[in-house]
Amino acid sequence: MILSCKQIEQYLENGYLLVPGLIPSDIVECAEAKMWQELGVHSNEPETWKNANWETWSLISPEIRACYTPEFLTAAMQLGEGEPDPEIYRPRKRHSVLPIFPQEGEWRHHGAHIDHSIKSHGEKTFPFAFRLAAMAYLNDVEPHSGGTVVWPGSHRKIGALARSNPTHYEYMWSLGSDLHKVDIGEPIELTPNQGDVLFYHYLCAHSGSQNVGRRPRFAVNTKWERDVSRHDR
Ligand SMILES: O=C(O)CCC(=O)C(=O)O
Ligand SMILES: [Fe+2]
Repeated sequence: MILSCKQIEQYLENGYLLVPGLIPSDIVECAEAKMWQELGVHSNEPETWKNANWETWSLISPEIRACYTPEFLTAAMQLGEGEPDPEIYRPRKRHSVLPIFPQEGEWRHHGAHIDHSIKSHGEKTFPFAFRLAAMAYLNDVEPHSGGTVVWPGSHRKIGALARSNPTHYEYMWSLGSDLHKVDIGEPIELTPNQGDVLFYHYLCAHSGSQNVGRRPRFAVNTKWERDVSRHDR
C-alpha cells in the first residue's frame, strides 16, 4: 500500500489529501517538458507564454500519462469509494491539462465550486458523481502562483446539505448552486511541489486561483468515474 492509515484518515476528515512526491522526479520532469512543448511556448522566454496553444486541453501524450504510475493508481484505489476495482483505476485516455500563466493584479481565488456541477452535463449527486479526483502538479507552485484552494471538511457539510433533501439535490448542478447555504469555513491555498498529487472527494469545495507569480503553474486533473463504462468519456 502507498498511503498510510493516517493519510487515509486525513482524507476522510478533510475531503482532500496532498501526497508529496508521489510522481518520481524523472517522470514528472518529462511530463513538464512535454507540457511546454505541447503548449508551444518556451520556459525561458516569458514573452512567448501569451501564445500558448490551448487546443492541448485534453492532451493524451504518453509523457503525461506516464505520471499515472502504479503507486499513483494504488493511492487512488485506497481513497476511492466502494469496492476497489483495478479496472476503474487504470490510466485515463483523457484528462484536463490545466496551465495557469502569470497575470497582473491582486491574488484571488475564483470562489468555491464542486466538480461535475454543470447543468447541461446532468450529473447525479447520489451515490456519487465520480469516485475521486486527482490534480498532479508538474512544477513547483509558490504562494499566490496558481495553487489550488481547498475548503477543509467542506465535503461533509455539502454532503449533509445534499442528504437534507435528496430529491431537490438529485443533480450536482442543484447542489453546486446552493453552496452558499452552508458555512464551509475558511479556505487553504495549497503550494504543492513538482510531483505532488492532490486527491479530492467529489463534494470537496475547491477553486483555482490567480497566478500573480513569475512562473506558470502546470497541473493535470483526472477523475475516476463511478464505473468503468463511464471511465473514458
Ligand atoms: O486549477 C486548479 O487549481 C483547479 C482546477 C479545478 O477546479 C477544476 O479543474 O475543476
Ligand atoms: Fe474543480
